[in-house]
Amino acid sequence: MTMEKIDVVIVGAGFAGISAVYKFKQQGLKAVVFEAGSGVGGTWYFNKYPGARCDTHSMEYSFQFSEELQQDWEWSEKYATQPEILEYLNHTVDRFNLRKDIKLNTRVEKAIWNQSDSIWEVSISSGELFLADYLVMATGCLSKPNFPNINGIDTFSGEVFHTSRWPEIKPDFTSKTVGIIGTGSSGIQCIPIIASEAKHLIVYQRTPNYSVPARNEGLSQDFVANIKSRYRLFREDNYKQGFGLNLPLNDVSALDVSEEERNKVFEKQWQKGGLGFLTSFNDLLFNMESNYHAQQFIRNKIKTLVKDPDVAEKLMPRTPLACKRLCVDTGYYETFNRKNVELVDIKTNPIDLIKSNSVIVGNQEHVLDTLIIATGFDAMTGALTNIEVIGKGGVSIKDKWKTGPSAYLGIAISGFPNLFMITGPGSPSVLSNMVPSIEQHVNWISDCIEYLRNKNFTSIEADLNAQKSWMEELNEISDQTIYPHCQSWYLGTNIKGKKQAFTAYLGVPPYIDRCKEVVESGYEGFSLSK
Ligand code: N01
Repeated sequence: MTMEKIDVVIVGAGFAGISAVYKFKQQGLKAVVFEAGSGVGGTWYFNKYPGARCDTHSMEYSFQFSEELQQDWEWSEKYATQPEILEYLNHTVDRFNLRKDIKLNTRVEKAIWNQSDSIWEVSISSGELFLADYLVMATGCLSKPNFPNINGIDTFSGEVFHTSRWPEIKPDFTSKTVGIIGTGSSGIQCIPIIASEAKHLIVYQRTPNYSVPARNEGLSQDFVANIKSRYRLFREDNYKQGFGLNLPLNDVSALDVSEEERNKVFEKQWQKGGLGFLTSFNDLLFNMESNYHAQQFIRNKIKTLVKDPDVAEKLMPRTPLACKRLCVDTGYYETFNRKNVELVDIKTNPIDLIKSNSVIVGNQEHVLDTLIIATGFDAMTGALTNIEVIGKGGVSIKDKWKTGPSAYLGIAISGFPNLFMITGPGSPSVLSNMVPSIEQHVNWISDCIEYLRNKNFTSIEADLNAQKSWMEELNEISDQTIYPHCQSWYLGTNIKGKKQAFTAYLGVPPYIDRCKEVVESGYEGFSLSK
């Protein structure tokens, strides 16, 4: 068995793994990325379903580690498509000569912390073993697919596609009857497109979701030139906002204005499109009454957009707005006006059985050619616990997190020295602009490794007490919000048997300050050993 000694093993070649390997190489570390997929891109490699695009503006959802890259790259639309994002990531890898440092089709099977040598022993799918000073988990927050456990699903003999494991060759839906289970962001993005191709589309909806129009458009040269003329400042300003996004907050309570004024503000955001709807007022995420007004506004929109009142009623969410991730769509609600689209409410009448060519709901049998599974991910922790990572005392992350995930700053876990997570549970991650948050973590980890090496420390480990206080702080913040008030992947309730826990730190600016303070105090909350 070959055994190679390197400085850093990085798991995953999505945005996080690519920026990490770039940064570590810049500082002279010997780093390798292992990626299970046959191409780079992580979630943007696997999520190839029709209509997949990012709902963060492309000029913001991109790297800033190279001024040349951000100046040279031309995004074509306000919201970049999956193929364009994948092209961008491949361009980045080639431009900075990183391909040779990324081993594709390679899964990290196991990583064991060797306490006496202060080293990670990492086994990969080829059978090789790597010894690494540091292990960096760039495994993504939304990467491990969630497959529904529906009676008979394995017996379906037609085509089956999971949105997050979409095939390379585009499936042809022409003259087919297609069924889709799931109406989260993935479902909402692909339903209008599949509806326009298929003979008949049946949408199986368990919980209706709120969606706002994207109002996607091409980017004008003037708009792009303006941002590029002040790109660094633009990024800095965005990162001072709550979600780290250029979504200026209307710093007024929805309760402090008249109904007419409130609806005027909501309408303006609705017409503008996108996630900015959430910053229409300063308390939509904190005050149920304010949130209710926003819900009502969207429910009224659904009533106007969907012609059949019964269908409109079924599409109307009753949960707090944004408690499940707000979706952004192009023609989603209008799709239900098409004659070839049918909505089946599986909350009231759950799917009883899936047979070889049909789905049974109550006394109805729907004969299908194709079944699409849009049931999302084992979010936040799924990809981390999927790998056998064994820390001090022979305890795995999976076992450690049986009672709920716990981490310090969302970067480190007590009992797992020299292991760093990029946008791990406990950091703003999914409640922020992912790419800058990834880069902030990569920079933090890079500086930390530099510090350890300069001072001859062989290991760093989060203190259990610091970790506990951190998670308490995170929960104190989230308890003041609407987030704990519905079932969602944010809480892990979409995965059977998973311990319910909210794991995203709300508020990018205070989080950044805390990360800086930890460094300035000589890594407070960590134990460093020689
Ligand atoms: O997954 P989801 P997603 N039987 O978990 C239903 C990001 N993303 O892939 O709500 C029947 O949101 C489930 O119903 P319910 C984004 O952060 C971003 O759509 O649990 N139905 C729900 O309707 C997003 O939030 C982009 O009752 C079942 C759906 O499946 C996150 O990824 C694009 C079921 C799952 O929705 C996840 O989105 C795509 C079952 N057993 C994704 N299990 C953009 O940037 C689950 N469901 C635009």
